[in-house]
Amino acid sequence: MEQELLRLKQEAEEALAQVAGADQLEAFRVRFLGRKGGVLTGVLRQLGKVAAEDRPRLGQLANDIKQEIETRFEEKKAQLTVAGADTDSGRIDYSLPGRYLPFGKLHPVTQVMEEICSIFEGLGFAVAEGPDVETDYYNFEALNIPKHHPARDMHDTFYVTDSILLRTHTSPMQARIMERQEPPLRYVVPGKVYRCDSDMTHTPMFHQVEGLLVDRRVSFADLKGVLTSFTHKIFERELALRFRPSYFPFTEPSAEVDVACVICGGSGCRVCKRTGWLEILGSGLIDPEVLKMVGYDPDVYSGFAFGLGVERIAMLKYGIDDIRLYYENDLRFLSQF
Ligand code: 2U9
Repeated sequence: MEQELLRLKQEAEEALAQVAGADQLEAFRVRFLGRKGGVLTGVLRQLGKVAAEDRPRLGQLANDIKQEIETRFEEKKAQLTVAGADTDSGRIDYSLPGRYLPFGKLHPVTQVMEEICSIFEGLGFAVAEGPDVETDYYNFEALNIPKHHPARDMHDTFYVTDSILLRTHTSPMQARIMERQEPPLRYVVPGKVYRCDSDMTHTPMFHQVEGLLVDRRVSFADLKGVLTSFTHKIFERELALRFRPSYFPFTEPSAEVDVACVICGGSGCRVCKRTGWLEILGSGLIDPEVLKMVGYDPDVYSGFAFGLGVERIAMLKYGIDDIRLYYENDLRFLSQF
């Protein structure tokens, strides 16, 4: 009988190892532990027939084995429940904890671009988007950059055909808006732009927000007011601004805008190259030639325009010194924003 009990224990262990679902587990229970016809119950019944002096020892062994099989059975049951394998009988354990999926987030450049747009929306600007693939006419000609103009060199353009290209700035959309609409108008155009350039501060694709406002009697003072208000909001501090004379073919006069260094506050550091200033924007009053090109009378209307690189603003805002980090798709970097 001792042999029979030990063989039974081994048989039960092997059978339990094969169990893969709730139905098989129940079949195992009936076969080995069932009160009527269960193998173990059958062996226990035979205890009465063994010699009286062997009975206590064999009884103890039989009980130990029974308990061992019951324990293993319960463990297997728990294991199957966690693995969800008990659904093969159509039963689902709704009390199991759900599986959590990590939430995705907007890319930091998208977050900053949306923030920039919403600041301008707060200042009364509408948001418009245009095509990434543009014509030479809207990207250059309509913005006072005719063929062979030296400014075309600065744009490092990706051409698709002689007259089709990847836009080098979002300004072409503003020319399209002006053609369709009469002043007054206030628009910002966010989006991807493309230039054949790549190093620590340039990527072949980057994001811009360019804006314009056209109305009667618009002056440089209006431009200064809007850009000062924008800068204070985006950097969450009233940093000093400096308007430096510059040149763009589509604005006259033109100015580049510097902000007091966001890192050292103007005293001079590595980021601002000891100047105390950081360039953040290009701007100017819209060149009368551009106004004429879209059918506006420059004696009646004037306007200002500005453009900024979103990656640059995001780098200054978050203290990042290599633009390529934004595009390596390293989640350890991206998930910090
Ligand atoms: C129209 C007329 C004028 C948009 C402008 C800039 C100045 C400018 C650069 C900043 C950094 C591009 O991303 S960047 O490299 N942009 O400096 N953009 S004025 O002027 C316009 C736009 C549309 C019809």
